Amino acid sequence: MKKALITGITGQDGSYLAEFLLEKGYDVHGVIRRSSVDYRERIAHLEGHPHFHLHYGDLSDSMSILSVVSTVRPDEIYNLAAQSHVQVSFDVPEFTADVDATGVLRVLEAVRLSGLKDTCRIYQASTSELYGKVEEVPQNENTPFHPYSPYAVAKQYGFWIVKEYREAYNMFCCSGILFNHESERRGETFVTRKITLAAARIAQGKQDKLYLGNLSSLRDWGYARDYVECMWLILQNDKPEDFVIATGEQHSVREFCQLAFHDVGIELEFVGEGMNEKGIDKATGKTVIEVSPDFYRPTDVVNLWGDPSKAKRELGWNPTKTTFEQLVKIMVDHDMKKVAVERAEEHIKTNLAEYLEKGVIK
Ligand code: NAP
Ligand code: G4F
Repeated sequence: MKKALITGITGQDGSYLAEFLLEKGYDVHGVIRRSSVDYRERIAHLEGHPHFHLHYGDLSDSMSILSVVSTVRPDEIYNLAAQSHVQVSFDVPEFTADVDATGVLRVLEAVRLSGLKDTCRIYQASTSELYGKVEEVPQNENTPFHPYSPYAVAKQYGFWIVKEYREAYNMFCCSGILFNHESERRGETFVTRKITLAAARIAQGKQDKLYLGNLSSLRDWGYARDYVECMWLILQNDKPEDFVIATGEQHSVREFCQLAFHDVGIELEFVGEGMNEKGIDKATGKTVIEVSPDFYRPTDVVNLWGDPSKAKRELGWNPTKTTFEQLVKIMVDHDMKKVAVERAEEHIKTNLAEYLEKGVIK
């Protein structure tokens, strides 16, 4: 039985990857951080599985990483842990560098110091943010990097230190240069999930308006559940190589809004420009989307579009298993149910005394 170690197992990708590897018959180990509140929502359903194990550790703490790696002695490591929010990286640049840059070095060194350099394969969660202020459209494995945020600069170190260890020590370590991938498990402050949740709340009368930043920003959005398969394929390849993982399709934040609101039954019309642009509900004339300077970044990446030809050709990966329209629908359907449950819970709480009195709830 192969052993895999996943850092960032509580995150969006970590949770899907853990499910994927358990299905493949792996013994799955994950690194988690101690927290004062429960944050294991995405992996709660896996706890208790005989081949699912959790270990405390932190990517900013070399000893904890060395201890986990030398105890588990994995065949494969998926280093997904990161401060992954680009806008937040402007507020916590040093922490972002510590985890997203030096953290990668800590994982590589832990493997070397544990005597696993010839047996353990390492996947590094790299990112399309490396292309940043893009120098070519679409972007492929040969496109020059131009990182454009503290997050991207830190991830660039991660990319190069992986390449360095591959060449210097002949280690099987690779980066997946993944373009944005989303899902019903996406963190609620990333733009797609912020939109699908707000659309569901507005449709169900729980929110009036959604405030966003740059509506013209362009992204290549895929489905996270499809992308974790690629992480695994990269480590099953004959040679350690880096791959661009993307759908090859590009859409704007505005288009994402239009589709998500359409899926909840609201047809949007955008009027105005720049900071004055608004999304109007055509049926009621109400403004449901406004632009706020709070969600603009000091430097923003606005034209990401990936070319997944190498992954298609060499890994046999299908980049459009889930279409853009299907992805938006999956997220919207999930959030419509989530909001409906929240409303039901609120209703019960408000009327609890009456329900108890009438014996509706015993
Ligand atoms: P995510 O949902 O934000 O998950 C990040 C994970 O990293 C969480 O499990 C988090 O743990 C963990 N983490 C953060 N700081 C840590 C530390 N100091 N020590 C140990 N664990 C730490 O991110 P994601 O969307 O799944 O992305 C996974 C990886 O892919 C990240 O490296 C991200 O930068 C990269 N990436 C993502 C995308 C995308 O579109 N999703 C695209 C390209 C690259 P807590 O739960 O304790 O916070
Ligand atoms: O959803 P986002 O926050 O994702 P971003 O910055 O592209 O980063 C994500 O994808 C990267 C891969 O390219 C990962 F490496 C990274 O870890 C993360 O998963 O923002 C997408 C775009 C940006 O241009 C942003 O300016 O949407 C624009 N945007 C407009 N309004 C907004 C908002 N972003 C957020 N988060 N919130 C807004 O209100």
